[in-house]
Amino acid sequence: METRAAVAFKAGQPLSIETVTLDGPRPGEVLVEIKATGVCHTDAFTLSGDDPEGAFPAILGHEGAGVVVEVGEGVKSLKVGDHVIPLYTPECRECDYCLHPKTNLCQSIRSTQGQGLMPDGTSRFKLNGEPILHYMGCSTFSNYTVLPEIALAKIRKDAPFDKVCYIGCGVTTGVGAVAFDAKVEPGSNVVVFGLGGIGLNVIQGARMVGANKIIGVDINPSKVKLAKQFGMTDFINPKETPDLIEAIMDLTNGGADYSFECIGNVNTMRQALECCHKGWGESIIIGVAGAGQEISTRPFQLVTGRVWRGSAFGGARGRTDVPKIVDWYMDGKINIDDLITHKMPLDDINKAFDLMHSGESIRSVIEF
Ligand code: NAD
Ligand code: AHE
Ligand code: ZN
Repeated sequence: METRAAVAFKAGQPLSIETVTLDGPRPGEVLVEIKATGVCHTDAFTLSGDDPEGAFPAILGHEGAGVVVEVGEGVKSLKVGDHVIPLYTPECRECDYCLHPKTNLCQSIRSTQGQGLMPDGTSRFKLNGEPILHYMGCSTFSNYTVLPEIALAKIRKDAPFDKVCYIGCGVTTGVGAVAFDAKVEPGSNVVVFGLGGIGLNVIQGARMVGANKIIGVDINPSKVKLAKQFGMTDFINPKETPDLIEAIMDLTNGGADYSFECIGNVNTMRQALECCHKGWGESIIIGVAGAGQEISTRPFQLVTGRVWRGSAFGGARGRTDVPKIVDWYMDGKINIDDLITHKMPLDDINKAFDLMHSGESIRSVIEF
């Protein structure tokens, strides 16, 4: 079939809207009509050329929601008409990782996914006869896309696509990092570095689990209003604060119980660790840093009890947890609507990247 898609031909260049060909689903695969997709900072990161796994030409996008149009041979858990959210972290429920209680990082198709290919090592997309790569196993910047069955969460049919697409990455990453990975206890003091599409979800996750202080750190003060609405109790602008760590220590009576880095900057990752409380504070890295970047700190920071860890897709096991997070939204436990600041058609997708880079948007959603 043919489908309209935004193609990334080269790093650093705007996306180009093309009509590409898409082969049907092979055994174990599913054809999905994408109804809506968010634009995440990670799409911009890969497009910038900073992603060591970034390969071109590719169809980016990993934060979508849509409807099953066709299922390949052997697909049992999904049928035509089901509503789904694509999962860049699949859940096969069989690999060593899925069977291990401490991780959500299913590895059953990770190597081909990282190369922009389907599990059989080929691409379903072509333009002028030449293959176009998939991205994060999802390629939601295409009106139609093919995914493995294990990379689709079946969701309830009354959930609006233009909102729950954000659960495909940002919402789950932020709320899940708090609830599933850090397991923040009620009464904890939490510091959130970066008040964008991820950080604001960390804030609402922290409020949901009953955190005490929720301190936001951002160089863009225009984020304060929404952050307060989502549960931020205190704000620090590092540009106006001579000693950021000291300011956090003062506000938290000795340091954060938990800090979350939601920027992707190795300097703020260090600050996020070092603002944690001696003896028990945990810092969770969510932000993605570019090729060649490395983190550092004095080992004494860890010797004296601080914990440095990371979180991918909020620790969520997609097929199991994503439908639950959709319920949280439908039951009013989490707010997605107010984080979607912009909506546009696929033709205007490059505006979504501009709005992100200028700091004007939290989430832009493309509706097909
Ligand atoms: P965003 O652009 O919406 O937000 C980033 C925020 O950081 C902005 O508010 C910006 O003003 C602020 N900021 C930038 N530099 C700063 C600095 N030096 N000090 C303080 N604040 C600063 O991005 P996002 O969509 O929220 O994504 C955040 C990061 O999370 C990105 O690196 C993204 O790739 C990553 N991410 C990781 C996962 C995961 O599973 N680990 C999932 C999604 C996104
Ligand atoms: N490809 C990059 C790393 C990118 C990365 O860390 N991705 C996150 C999700 S970001 C979603 O917006 C992730 O889940 N990582 C785990 C994984 O297996 O990719 C690199 O550095 O090579
Ligand atoms: Zn993302």
